[in-house]
Amino acid sequence: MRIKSYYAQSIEDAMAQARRELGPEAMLVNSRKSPPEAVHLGAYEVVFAIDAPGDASISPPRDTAANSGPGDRLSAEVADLKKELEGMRRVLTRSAFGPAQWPGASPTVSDGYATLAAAEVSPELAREIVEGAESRLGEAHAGQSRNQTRRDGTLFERALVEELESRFTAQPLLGKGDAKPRIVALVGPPGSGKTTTLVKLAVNYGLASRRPVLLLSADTYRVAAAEQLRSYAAILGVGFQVLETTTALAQAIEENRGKELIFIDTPGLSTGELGESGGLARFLATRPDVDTQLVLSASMKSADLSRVVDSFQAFQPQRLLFTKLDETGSFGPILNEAARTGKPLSFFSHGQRIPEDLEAVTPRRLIELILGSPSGRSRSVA
Ligand SMILES: Nc1nc2c(ncn2[C@@H]2O[C@H](COP(=O)(O)OP(=O)(O)OP(=O)(O)O)[C@@H](O)[C@H]2O)c(=O)[nH]1
Ligand SMILES: [Mg+2]
Repeated sequence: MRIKSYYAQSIEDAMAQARRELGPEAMLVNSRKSPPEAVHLGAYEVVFAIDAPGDASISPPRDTAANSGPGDRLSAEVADLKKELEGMRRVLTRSAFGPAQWPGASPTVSDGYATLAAAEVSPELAREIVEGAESRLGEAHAGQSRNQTRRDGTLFERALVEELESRFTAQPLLGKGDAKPRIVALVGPPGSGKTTTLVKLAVNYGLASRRPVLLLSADTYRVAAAEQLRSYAAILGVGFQVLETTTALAQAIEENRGKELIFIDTPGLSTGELGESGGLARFLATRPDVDTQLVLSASMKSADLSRVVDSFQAFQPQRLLFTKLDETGSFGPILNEAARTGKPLSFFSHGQRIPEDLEAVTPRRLIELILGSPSGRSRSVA
């Protein structure tokens, strides 16, 4: 089977062109607005499949011009192969997420769903979002025919963005309410990036604006852990203490009321170890002035993320802070978790560099990561 796309200013023109060239046997597999990278070829794309056994792409091209070298032939073959694969991918995506499973969905709608699903937004949430976007569009264009508005990809995309925006909140904040000093504790599973993120925050929100900062470590599980933070504190020239008990932690906070920002580092706790941290969890959950943020790796699978978030509920974290965005290409799990828990997203960490690789979350940023930014930088965060 060969897949071929035709582009024109209207679907009818593209169809006519395809029929002229391929004849009546060719099968229409899709029609849609052209993707951004192909709009210069025409506003609409129709994709046809034709049975052409002799066309198996691995065999050498039969009509290669006599003067073209092996390099040209090879690149032509590779280009053919790529085209064919791209066509297959589209057909498969469409059959997995498209009208067969979702009768009546327009190409625009199933494309929207396919994009969310490809970003690993959970199937239920993706469906709710796409349906929500459709009804927004319906309300905004009550006078127009539904097919007309559905077909307009730009309007649909705007509705999709609005719908995505309504599913989570961004709160790049430190501290609880107006409490002074602002106290932030980072909790989370082992190796999620708590200590390095804490240092990034201390530099960007403390030192950079000359706010007096104190770093506290409640990580007494491993000697090396507190030493890691002690070294950072020495380099930054800020106060540092290791506290063995919650009573000592409370006292350290009391003695440092003059500071503007206090960061508390905590031990990485696996699900099995969480029981042993009851004292710390109770302390952080009940202090009215401590903002506890749960630090999670964005490269975790959605189901594992949910399990971890649920197991840290004893700490009653206020916000979710995602790290390691540079280690994944699928950002749906961040949205899944924010939508499921209703907890705001605070900061994203996207690399190991201190203090650069940290950003305040904005709704636009997460939506761009999920839908892909117009310039094609979609899957990169660095
Ligand atoms: N690629 C990447 N690596 C990161 C990021 N954040 C942290 N890391 C790395 O992950 C490793 C663990 O980081 P830590 O900050 O020590 O993690 P932690 O949560 O404090 O670890 P424990 O205290 O052992 O639980 C280090 O090698 C960091 O450099 C990130 O956003 N991207
Ligand atoms: Mg640590």
